[in-house]
Amino acid sequence: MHRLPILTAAATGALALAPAAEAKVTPTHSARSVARAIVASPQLLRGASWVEHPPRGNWAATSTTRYVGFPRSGPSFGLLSSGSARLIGRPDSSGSLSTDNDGPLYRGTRDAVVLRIGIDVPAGARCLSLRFRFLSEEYPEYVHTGFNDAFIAELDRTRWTAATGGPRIHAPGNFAKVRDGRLVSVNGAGAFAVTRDRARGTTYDAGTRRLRASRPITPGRHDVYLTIFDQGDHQFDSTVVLDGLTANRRTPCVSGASLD
Ligand SMILES: [Ca+2]
Ligand SMILES: [Ca+2]
Ligand SMILES: [Ca+2]
Repeated sequence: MHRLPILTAAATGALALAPAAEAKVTPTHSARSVARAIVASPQLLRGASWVEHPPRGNWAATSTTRYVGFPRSGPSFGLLSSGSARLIGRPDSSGSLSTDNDGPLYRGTRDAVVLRIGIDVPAGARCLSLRFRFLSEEYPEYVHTGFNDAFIAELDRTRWTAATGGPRIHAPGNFAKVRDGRLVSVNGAGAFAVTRDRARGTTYDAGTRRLRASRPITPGRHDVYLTIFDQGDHQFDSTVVLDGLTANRRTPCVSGASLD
C-alpha cells in the first residue's frame, strides 16, 4: 500500500511562528537533555547517547507543558517520535499527521529513534520502572494492518527487529510488552489498545492508557534502550511520552507493562 507523504521534516521545521501553546515543547537532539527529563532523580543518570535517529527532523523533545497526564515526576518529561515531537500540542485538525524524517531502513522500520540511557543503580534497588504513554496517528484507519508503529524498552542489549512490510515485530527483551506477550503498538489490544479519548489534548488520533514498564534489575551500571519507529512507511507518525525512570526496592517486581 502506498500512502502519500503529507508533510516533510523541512515543512514542519518551517513552522517557526507556531502558536504559544507549542512553545514549551522544546525540540532537542541532545540525548542527555531528553534523558535528564525522563529520569526521576539525577543521581541515577550516568550518560546518554543515540543508537539511531533519522538524519533530519524534530524526533526528540522535552516538555514542561502538561500533556496526557505527563510529567509524572519533576517539572519535565521526554518525547521520542517517528515524526515531529514538537507538534504534540497542535490542534487535532488532521487525521493523517505525517512527517518524513528521511530515516533509512533500520531493522525493518523507518524514522526509528533509539535512545540509550546509562544508569547507575544504587545498592539495594531491585526494580527498574518507567512511565509512558504511546500516541499514534495510525488510528483508526491502519489498526491491524502492516503499519504497526510501536514503542519498545530494553535493558543492556537492544536486539528488536521488525518485518519491513509489517506488522510482525520481534522484541524478546522488551519489558514494555503486555503480559500476554503483545507489544504496545498500533495493533495493541484490550486494556492496552490505543483509543481516541486517551490522546485527548494532543494532535494524535489515539493513545494508550498511562502505562508503567517494569523489570527486575541488579545494582551497578546498566543501559536502558528506548525505541519508537514507523513500520511499513514513514507516514502517520507515532510519539511516546516518557517520565519517571527509576530503580527502587518495589516488590513484587513483575516484568512488563501495567496500568500506571
Ligand atoms: Ca514519520
Ligand atoms: Ca491527528
Ligand atoms: Ca507510522
